Amino acid sequence: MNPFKQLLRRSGQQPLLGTWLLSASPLLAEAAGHAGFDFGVIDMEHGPLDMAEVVHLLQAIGGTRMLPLLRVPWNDTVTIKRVLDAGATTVLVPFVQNAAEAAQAVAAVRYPPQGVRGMAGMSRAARFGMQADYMAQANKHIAVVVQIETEAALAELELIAAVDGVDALFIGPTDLSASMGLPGQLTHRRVMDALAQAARRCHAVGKPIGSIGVEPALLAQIRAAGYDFLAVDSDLGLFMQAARQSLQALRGRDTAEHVHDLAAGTRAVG
Ligand code: 3PY
Ligand code: MG
Repeated sequence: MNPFKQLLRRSGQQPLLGTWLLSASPLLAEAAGHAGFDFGVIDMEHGPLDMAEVVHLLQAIGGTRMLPLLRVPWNDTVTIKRVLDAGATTVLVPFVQNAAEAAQAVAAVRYPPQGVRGMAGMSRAARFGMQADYMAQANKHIAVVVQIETEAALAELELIAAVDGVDALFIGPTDLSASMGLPGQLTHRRVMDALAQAARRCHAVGKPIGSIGVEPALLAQIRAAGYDFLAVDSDLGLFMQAARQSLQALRGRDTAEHVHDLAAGTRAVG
């Protein structure tokens, strides 16, 4: 069975906790794994990653207990084929708008006759040809998580969740807020209500659901709504937070203010 699906089943009432990997740094990805995150999202949609970097991140994470979710830049059959060959076993597909698009994502991860994934024996996924049963097992082994991140997609939630091969849904609160005419207002009541309602509806049809809590109030709401897996923070976000806090403690003021003074030529020592 797919390790992410297995972990979701085992986790019981506690949500799985993951983080976002945006920095293209295998070292930070490995460190995140050792820090204890259950999953790490390798983000090709918004992170500056090409396929070689994806391989290096998968290799780094492979030495830890953290499970990789590979977010592809788009619901694109060719990219999905390439990340699967690189060894991804769970793909996160952004902006899935309806059941037909969800079915397209599922077809991309399955070899014919169930799908359209192109075949190659000499792949990292098949241990360079050493895993003889890879092709026989892959269709059952790969998991698909589709992102719901517009109001139009929310309206189709049950139909998307019902597509054979969709293993879980993931709400993208930032894009959802934009589609609701509230760009970036993640803690707006309407956005938070939509998140809570999505969890209820998804659970009513028996599918796990995940999201990301980029702000404490949003995170609290997502936890209270019973989400099954949550991403918190990111490698870059954690670094920036720690770096700014550390400088603020030494300077007694935030970087934004400091940079403003530097620009104005009034640098204060401290
Ligand atoms: C979103 O919030 O739009 C995402 O895709 C996850 O960060
Ligand atoms: Mg998004």
